[in-house]
Amino acid sequence: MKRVVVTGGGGQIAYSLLFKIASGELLGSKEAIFLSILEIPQAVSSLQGVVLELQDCCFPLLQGIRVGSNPEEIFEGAEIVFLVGSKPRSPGMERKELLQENGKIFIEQGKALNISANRKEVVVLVIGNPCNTNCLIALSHAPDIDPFRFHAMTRLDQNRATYQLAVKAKTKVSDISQMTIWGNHSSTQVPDFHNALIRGTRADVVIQDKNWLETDFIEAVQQRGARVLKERGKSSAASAAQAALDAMRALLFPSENLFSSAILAKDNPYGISEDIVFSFPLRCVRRGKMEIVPNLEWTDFMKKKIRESEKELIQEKNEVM
Ligand code: NAX
Repeated sequence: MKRVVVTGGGGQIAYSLLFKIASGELLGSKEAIFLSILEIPQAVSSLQGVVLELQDCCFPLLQGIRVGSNPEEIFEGAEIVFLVGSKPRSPGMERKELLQENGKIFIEQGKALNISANRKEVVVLVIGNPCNTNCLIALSHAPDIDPFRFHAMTRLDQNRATYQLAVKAKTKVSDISQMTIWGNHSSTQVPDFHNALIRGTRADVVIQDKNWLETDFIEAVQQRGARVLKERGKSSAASAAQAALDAMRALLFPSENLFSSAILAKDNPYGISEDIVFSFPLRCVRRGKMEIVPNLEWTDFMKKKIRESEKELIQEKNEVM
């Protein structure tokens, strides 16, 4: 039985994610699951309603549910962890303030993971924003866990970019591969149109429109979240939950496929500053063990943008450390 933890269980991403996990979409139709869900004390009672719904789904794989506000208790024996819960940015709040507010959450949760999680097995995916730097904070406070077991989610950006390329090339999303993201999960992220493939051919060879690739495409990916917010009146939730599921499956099941995820940049082959959590093209070598894919080419345009994203992450790190 796998022990899966979701934090921010009363929030909108969790409302989609918890049901996907319990139904078997994460680990397949044979692996039994024990779900532990963390919330702040004020939200635990509304989370109880979600628990009732999970029970009423009669998921055959779901062996038990535990709910609470104490991270050390909820992370007990954790093998798969989705750190979704964090404070949203309130009106007028500066990014620096958000970083500091959420930083406290990830200090506490990093420490609790270090004490309670299954340290040899655990894989942690940070979704709560600003996810790269939150992830850096969490792994810095879990010294007994291999830091490479911590990831920050850039999979939603990858999925959004895949869709944009498919539409432009008038093809199916399944024809797109190697679509990855470099850098920060922020407006400085760099969707890699140079190494992405459309039916096995480089995207910038198939789409011979440099201007579209360097401006409209990148902006469409960067601004997609803002568009969802404008149209729906709420931020992305179901697509974020799906991305979290895709991301975790990529981290758990070895494959030749490339995907993006932000990871501690230590010993990376691209000369990125080593003490930040940076999104790279990765490959899963074995459960929880990733390789940063080496020797990918950057265009001059990408090089400049990737350095800007790196600079932003160094600045975020300096603000919280
Ligand atoms: P919600 O505000 O709906 O839910 C967040 C939940 O977290 C709330 O129920 C809150 O009570 C809980 N929470 C706050 N502090 C907590 C703590 N210390 N321990 C446990 N739970 C705590 O937000 P939702 O839409 O679910 O988004 C969650 C996070 O995902 C946000 O930070 C959001 O910015 C981030 N996102 C990240 C994405 C990514 O691609 N990395 C995309 C989607 C999303 O924007």
